Amino acid sequence: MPEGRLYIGTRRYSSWSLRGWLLVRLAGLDVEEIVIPLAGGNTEAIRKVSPNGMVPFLEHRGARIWETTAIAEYCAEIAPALWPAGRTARAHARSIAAEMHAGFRALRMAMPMNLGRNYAGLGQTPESLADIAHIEKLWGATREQFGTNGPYLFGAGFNAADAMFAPVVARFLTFGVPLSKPAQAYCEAVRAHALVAKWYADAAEEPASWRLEKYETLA
Ligand SMILES: N[C@@H](CCC(=O)N[C@@H](CS)C(=O)NCC(=O)O)C(=O)O
Repeated sequence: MPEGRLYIGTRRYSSWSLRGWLLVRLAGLDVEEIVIPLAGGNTEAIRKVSPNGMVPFLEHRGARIWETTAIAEYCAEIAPALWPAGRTARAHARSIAAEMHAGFRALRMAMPMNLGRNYAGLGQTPESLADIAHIEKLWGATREQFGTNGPYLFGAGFNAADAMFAPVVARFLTFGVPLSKPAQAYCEAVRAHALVAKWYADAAEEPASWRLEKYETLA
């Protein structure tokens, strides 16, 4: 019997759902997944169940958790390895995860997540390119300081910081963003992670009727 529910949106588009789902799965929570097709904003079925009208929303053993950073912290209480063990590394991981949660708006607007399309070359505005340059610097500095023993931001283990950046990787792949070799290698490692691969596979199975014109016809 599952111990709760994780509400997510259309996997093809919902970048925050991907983060929440990765966190919940990495923590090994036994929850039922409820997928609510996104209506492109203000989805009524989501508003009915979720306190902030958004997904992801987690109900687990009586706790109700919304906002992805809160889900990350909740999951990390259960699975502490979601954050690095060392104090300074953990502080850094939390900082870059928080920066992701609060920022990179230009990138998110110019390059919406769509796991089923090839938008190579689109979405490259001066503002989105500035976000991308900053993210590449952040990844590079993080890996250099904390991640030299493996392919992820903090080395061998895919952790909460990687979960926060996984949809950025998805955007870089969809939009064929030109990246430095190390950033490209990081993207490939994230894409190849078993959970990310499963999310892509499940997204590919979603009904075509869930597709939204505004995300399928970028000029
Ligand atoms: N700040 C929220 C953002 C969540 C968010 O924007 N979710 C989108 C889907 S990716 C959503 O639920 N949108 C409502 C809708 O499309 O109806 C979080 O961190 O969880």
